[in-house]
Amino acid sequence: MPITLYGVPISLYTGRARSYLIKAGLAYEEKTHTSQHFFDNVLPKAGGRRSMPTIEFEDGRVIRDSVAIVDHFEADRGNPHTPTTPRQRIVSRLIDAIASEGLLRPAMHYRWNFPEQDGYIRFHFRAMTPYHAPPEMRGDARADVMRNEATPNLGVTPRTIPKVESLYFDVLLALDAHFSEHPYLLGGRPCVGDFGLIGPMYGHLSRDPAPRDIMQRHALRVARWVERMNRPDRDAGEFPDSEDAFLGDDEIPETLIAVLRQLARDYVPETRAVANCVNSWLQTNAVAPGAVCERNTGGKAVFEVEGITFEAAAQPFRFYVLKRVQDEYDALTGANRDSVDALLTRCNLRDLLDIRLTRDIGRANNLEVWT
Ligand SMILES: N[C@@H](CCC(=O)N[C@@H](CS)C(=O)NCC(=O)O)C(=O)O
Repeated sequence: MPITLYGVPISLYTGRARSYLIKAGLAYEEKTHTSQHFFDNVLPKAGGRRSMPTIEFEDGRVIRDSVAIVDHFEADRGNPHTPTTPRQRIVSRLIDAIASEGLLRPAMHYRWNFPEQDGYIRFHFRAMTPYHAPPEMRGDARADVMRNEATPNLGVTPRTIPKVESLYFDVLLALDAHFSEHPYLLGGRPCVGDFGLIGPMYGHLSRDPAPRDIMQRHALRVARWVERMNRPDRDAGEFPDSEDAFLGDDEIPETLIAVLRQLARDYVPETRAVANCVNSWLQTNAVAPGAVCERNTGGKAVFEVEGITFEAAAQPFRFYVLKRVQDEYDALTGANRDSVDALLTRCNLRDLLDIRLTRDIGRANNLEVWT
C-alpha cells in the first residue's frame, strides 16, 4: 500500500511534498483531508491541526507539515537533494525558506483578486469540504475567508497591489533567465530549495488561470521547470549536456544570484519587521517551553519596500525555516564562512544571518512549539 498524501491540487504546501515524492519515485496516493478516516485516525496524530500536506504511512504513522515531510524522506534516502558544499548548502536552504514563506503575497493575490477565476476556485474549495462540515467549514465560506481576511492580512491591499505585482514579475523574469540555462536551481538535479520554490509556483502561480496565463506568456522556461518538478525523470531534454548532479566547484550561477537579489527586496525588510514583532511579543508573554507556536503571533509587521508601506501578519514560522539557514552558517568556519558572507552580501541577503528570534521553534506532536 502506498503512502497517503492528504492534499489537493490547488494547495501551496502540498506542492512541495508531492514534488518530492514524485522525484523520489515513492508510491503515493493523494486524497482530500475530508473523510471520516482522516478526522478519526489521522487528525489526532497531526496535533489536531488540519493542514495540507499531511502524510499517513501504512503502519499508521503520520507526518504533518511539508518541511517535516521533505526532511523525513531526505534523511531516509541519504540526502540526495541536499548539496554537500558550503555555498550550495546555504543557497538551497535559503531558497527553501524565502520562496516557501516569502512568496505568499503574489500567491494569494493572483488567486483571490481575479474575479474571472472565481468558478475555478470555488470548484476546488467545495471539493475540500469535510464529510460532516458545519456551514463555516464549507468550501464557499472558507473561500470567502481566504479572499476577505487571509489575503489582506498578508499585506495585499489596493494600495500595495502594484508593488506586489511588479515584485513578482521581476522574480519571474529572473527565474526565467535562470531556467533558460539550467534545468534546476543548482544544475542538473533538484535541491531542497527547488522543493520550497515549487510550493507557490505550482498550486497557485502556474495553475490558477490568471497567473498561469502570465507564466505561460512571459516565463515559459519557468513553466517548463514547474512541469519538470512534477515528473519522475529529470525531464531535462532541452539541456542535452546536463547530468544528474549539482554544479561543480560549489558554483552558484550568476543567474541564480540575480534571482536571490530580487527575492531580497521584500523578504529582508519583512523579516526584520517580523522579528521585532515576535521578539517583543515574546518579551511581554511568558511562553512556557513546549507551548504551541501559533501561525500568527505578535500582531502586524509594518515595513517599507521601495517607498511602499506594507502591514502583514507576523508569522514566526518564517523563522522556523530561516533558522535552518542560520544553523548552516553557524557551522561554517574560515574561508568557507568568508565565501558565504561574500555571496550573501552580493545578494543583499547578508542581514538575514543576524536577524534572529530570542527563542527557538521546535516540533512536538507534529506541531511547532517554542523551545
Ligand atoms: N507549514 C505548513 C503550512 C501548511 C498550510 O498552511 N497548508 C494550507 C494549504 S496550502 C492549509 O492547510 N490551509 C488550511 C488551514 O490552515 O486551515 C506546511 O509547510 O505544511
